[in-house]
Amino acid sequence: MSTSNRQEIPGTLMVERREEVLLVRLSRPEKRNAMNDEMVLELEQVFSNIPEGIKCAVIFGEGKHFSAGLDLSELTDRDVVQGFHHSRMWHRALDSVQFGSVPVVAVVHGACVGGGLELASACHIRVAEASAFYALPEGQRGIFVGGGASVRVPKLIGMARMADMMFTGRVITSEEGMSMGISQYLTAEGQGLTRGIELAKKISCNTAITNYALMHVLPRITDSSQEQASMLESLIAAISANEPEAKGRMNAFLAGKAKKVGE
Ligand code: 1HE
Repeated sequence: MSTSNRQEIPGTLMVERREEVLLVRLSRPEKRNAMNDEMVLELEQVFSNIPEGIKCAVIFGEGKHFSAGLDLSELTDRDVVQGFHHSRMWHRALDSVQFGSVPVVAVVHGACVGGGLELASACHIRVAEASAFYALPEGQRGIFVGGGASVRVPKLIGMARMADMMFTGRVITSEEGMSMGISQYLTAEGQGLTRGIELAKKISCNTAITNYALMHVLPRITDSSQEQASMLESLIAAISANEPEAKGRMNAFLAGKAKKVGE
């Protein structure tokens, strides 16, 4: 790793550029990467200011766990209005991950719980190492999720499974998480980052319009009525097919110069 490409953000994150991929490491291992306000704001800062030339990002955690979620030591005597603003701060930060300028791959291992699962579910693809486990301990702590889990997690696993996690404190293993749809890839321990970077490089080769459509249009389609969704799909289909890069790629296939599916 070249040090010149590294940017240490005091306290909570380590950011490193590796060609067209930005590596973002949650870096509070002594607190199991528990997410304090500083980390949440720094995530927003990083994902709202993706450097020129970066085409994909990978988020991962330092130490034995991806993230223990909200830093509970900061859950002090907030009143209702302060609690509302705190939750909205998380929403802004995680929206900057989901609806930023580049797709984001999360590589998770160990605990991916509470706010940690909220962060992972704001990413576009999740790679899990064998040690990964998922939980929403908010239920047991007497609170409700506040960083977007109720919006994003049911889209991955369904409402009933999310409710079960909160009602009962159920812990989901990496294998269960893979079959439920939390992660899209499962790797051996220690192999997640390599796989995540490999995927990020693949994603970086897509046309900008395809990645934009997947990040910004697909979620709007799934949130719309069938009639509106169909119109959105037609619009983005026509716009993307009209891009010179797309025409070039389709012509290359017809001329036998592009890879077949699966090659
Ligand atoms: C923390 C936190 C934290 C660890 N906030 N300090 N999240 C939770 O309810 C999860 C709480 N954490 C745990 O269940 C465990 O720490 C883990 C299973 C994640 C990891 O266990 P382990 O044995 O590796 O570590 P540890 O010994 O429990 O923790 C090491 C230190 O990190 C210890 O501090 P120390 O000063 O005694 O060394 C812990 O107190 C500290 N630590 N997790 C603060 N979460 C937008 S709303 C989102 C709402 C939520 O996310 S609620 C879920 C909160």
